[in-house]
Amino acid sequence: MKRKFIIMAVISLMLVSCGGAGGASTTIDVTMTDFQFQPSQFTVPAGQEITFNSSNNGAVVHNFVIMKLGTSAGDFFDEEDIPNVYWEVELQPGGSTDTTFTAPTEPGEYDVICRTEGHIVSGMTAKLTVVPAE
Ligand SMILES: [Cu+2]
Repeated sequence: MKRKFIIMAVISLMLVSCGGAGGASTTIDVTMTDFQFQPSQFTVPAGQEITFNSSNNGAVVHNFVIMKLGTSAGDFFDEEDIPNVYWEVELQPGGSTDTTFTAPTEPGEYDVICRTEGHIVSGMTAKLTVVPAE
């Protein structure tokens, strides 16, 4: 009886660790519209290769731009923000992409924005949370 309990406890611990660090996923699925990212919260494990699947269902060009930790493009993305870009991808209207990138190695909250003019103020922002890899 006691042994059975221990086995169950071990199994549930294994299930918890397989679930990843707080729902972190190595896949990002995002739809871009005029002017939103859906969803707008992503959690990935640090330093891992992330599969990035996205489609642009809007009528204009959109971008998924991850800013470096501790940086923000503010209300408008301009020249001075370019060195602060960690990774980005651009999608034409109706376009889609299936690509990969390496998650930042430093855990934290990263700003995600669309750098097309006027889209940040239109609400095209998201959050990328990087958690320590298991
Ligand atoms: Cu946009």
